[in-house]
Amino acid sequence: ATAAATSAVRVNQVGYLPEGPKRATVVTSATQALTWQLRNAAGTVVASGATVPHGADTPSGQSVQVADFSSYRSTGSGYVLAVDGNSSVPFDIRADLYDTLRSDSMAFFHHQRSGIAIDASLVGASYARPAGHLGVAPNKGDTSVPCQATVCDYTQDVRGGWYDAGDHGKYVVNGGISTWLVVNSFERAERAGKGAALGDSSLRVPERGNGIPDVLDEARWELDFLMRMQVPESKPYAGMAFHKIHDAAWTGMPLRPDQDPQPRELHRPSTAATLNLAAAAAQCARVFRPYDAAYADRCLSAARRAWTAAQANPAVYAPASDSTGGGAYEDARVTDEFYWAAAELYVTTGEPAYRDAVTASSWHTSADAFTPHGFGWADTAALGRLTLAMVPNGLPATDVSRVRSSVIAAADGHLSRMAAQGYAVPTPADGYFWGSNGNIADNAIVMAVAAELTGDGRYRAGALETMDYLLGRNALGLSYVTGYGERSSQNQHHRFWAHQLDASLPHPPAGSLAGGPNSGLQDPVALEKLTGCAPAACYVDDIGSYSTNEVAVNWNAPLAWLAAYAAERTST
Ligand code: 9MR
Repeated sequence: ATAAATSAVRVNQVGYLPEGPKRATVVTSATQALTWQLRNAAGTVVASGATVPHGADTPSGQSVQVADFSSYRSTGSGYVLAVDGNSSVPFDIRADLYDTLRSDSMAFFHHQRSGIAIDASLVGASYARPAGHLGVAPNKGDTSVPCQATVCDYTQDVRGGWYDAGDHGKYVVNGGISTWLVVNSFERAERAGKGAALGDSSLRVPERGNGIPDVLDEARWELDFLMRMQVPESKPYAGMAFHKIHDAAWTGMPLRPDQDPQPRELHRPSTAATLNLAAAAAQCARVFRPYDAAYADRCLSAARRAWTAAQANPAVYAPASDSTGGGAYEDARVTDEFYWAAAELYVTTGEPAYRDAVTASSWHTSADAFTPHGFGWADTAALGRLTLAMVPNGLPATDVSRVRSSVIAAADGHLSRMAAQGYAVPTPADGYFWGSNGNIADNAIVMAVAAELTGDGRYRAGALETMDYLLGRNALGLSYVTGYGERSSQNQHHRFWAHQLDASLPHPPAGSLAGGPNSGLQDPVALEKLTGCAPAACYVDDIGSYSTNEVAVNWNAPLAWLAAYAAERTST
């Protein structure tokens, strides 16, 4: 629970890997080095040393020092780090530290499924709920959803998929990048020879035991939805993807999905959504191939049609103004989506037309594909680069090596920003915007990929230290992942996991990541409670603070990616 006071000694509250980095941040006005002591569960001092004064830390607005106990490698639980009369919360040192987070953070997607009952036998009684949005009253969707007036005159079956976040909207651009991350986590693990950890019967999903890796079963739930969002061949804009489907008006809280009475609306196709579908479906075709060739074929055909439709309609932009009843997910620059989709289609098919689209794109050589602020639903060039860097493909060796160098350079940038900060966060002081935890986790993925490309342990350490940030080594001394750590986020903005509003409803399930600090203060609760906050402290664990404390598929996806990576027993 969050009631406990914040200790001045900020650690990863879950703990540390025996072979991994072990650093903590101490909030103190002292300017001289202090002594740190690591105590085991019996209270015995097992290691000690001197902190390194850091001074003022801009993002947190705090004066801090750093304790480094990385050289201590003995396993156990109940360790405490003590500095200057202050003790951290207890934590573990163990090799299986991330095993449960690996499955819990991935289970988030199953919990978010639309169009299927969430069964108590898989999730426990308090998280079970009836299927949402299958056209059963009072639901008005999603089996036969009309387009918004003036866009089209037909209805479409767009059932299924994942709810985006705390709302009941389903947005192709955000769903696509999240699916890509989920599938990429498996593609990476498989290449590292560790795919079994995400394999069949590794997760509590209804499809377990079907011979297909569970992580792909989960991704398929969303991929099926994304393909249902494709405009039929006989209609105008054939092959494009509708940008989104959500309620006509914002609903109140709490509200279980099956009880949503609002009319549902399909919003007009967009080029960004179409290319997002092309990219995710092309990746699907590649990764599903060994497990289900027929499904891979279906994905590839959807991806090709989407690509062709986007080329024919290259500038249909989703407007920022379209935010009644659902988020806008606006995007008026889609060159990066073209690049990403081309990269996925090329790596999957090897066809020259897609190769040419990759090499002709300005994003192929741009220095801006990776930025300190991470990638996201509007910035997808990095995803294309990651695929081209990680998956063997037919680009000339010089091209591949330049792409790989760009990943490594980006990772170097993250490492140097971390080194300059008291809390070692891979984002700059101006990186605390809506969903900062998602971008921070994305940047950790870039470091993890650099580790895989180079075998250089500094990059793995950077990715693991990012987990430290998310799990409590931060300005608030709070783990942003529900159920992980002594003090963790419990009241994320969600219409069903709304315990704060109705004690008969559950808290978010373990493994749910909060959006995180957002200095924009873009909701009434944040404005009321956080005015004057330092950027990295602009967070409140209140269900009303949707701009700092929502959950979302595009934030849990990088968490799940990282947890799977951190759970692997490897030193680089
Ligand atoms: O994550 C989105 C963030 O980048 C935007 O700034 C914000 C405002 O448009 O919207 C966020 O996405 C929300 C979406 O619009 C609706 N579902 C919940 C999403 C997470 O808060």
